[in-house]
Amino acid sequence: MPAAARSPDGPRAPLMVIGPVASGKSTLLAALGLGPGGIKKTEALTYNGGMSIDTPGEMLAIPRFYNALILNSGRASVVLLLMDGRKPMWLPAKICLALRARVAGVVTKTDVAEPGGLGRAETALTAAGVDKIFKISSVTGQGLEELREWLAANGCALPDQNAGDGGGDGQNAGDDPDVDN
Ligand SMILES: Nc1nc2c(ncn2[C@@H]2O[C@H](COP(=O)(O)OP(=O)(O)O)[C@@H](O)[C@H]2O)c(=O)[nH]1
Ligand SMILES: [Mg+2]
Repeated sequence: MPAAARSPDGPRAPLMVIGPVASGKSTLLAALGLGPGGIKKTEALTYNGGMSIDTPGEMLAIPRFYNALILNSGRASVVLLLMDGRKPMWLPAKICLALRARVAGVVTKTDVAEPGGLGRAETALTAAGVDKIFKISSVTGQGLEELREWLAANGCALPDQNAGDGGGDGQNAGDDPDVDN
């Protein structure tokens, strides 16, 4: 996208995650090595150093917060729109068209989701306007390699997988995925 369309001031981070509450945003950032891990509940839009922008699911559920998502998306190279493969939910129609970075969809929790749930999650992401969808598990690592490659090709430099704890060890992933945290 043209540089002029980006938000000029303020912090920047290569990757922003948005999605419903408990869809796995903070866990995925940790698994990619771009977030701190061990997060119980993301209370506010959070810049994790220069690494990532984490957002609370409420921002996607309450229209008066869309503004904050849209504005801050201009400070990222890529936005990942997440959807829980176990509990697909409604997303604002064509929300991706308003975001100011390259957007991809991510269906999460493939380790515990049924095929029907994965399909409904894909349908919801497509209705939200994404044209690229990854299916991943932050617990088993399934699908993460493909996602990493795509992120790198789209301006998100990721830390070396073997350099320290990427957080993909299920730190808090043993918790009940139904818990709305
Ligand atoms: N089984 C499984 N659980 C996951 C996965 N990703 C996240 N979770 C769990 O889902 C819950 C919500 O995750 P979290 O990252 O806090 O969601 P957020 O609200 O979108 O940031 C936590 O209990 C996580 O451990 C996954 O890929 N597989
Ligand atoms: Mg979170």
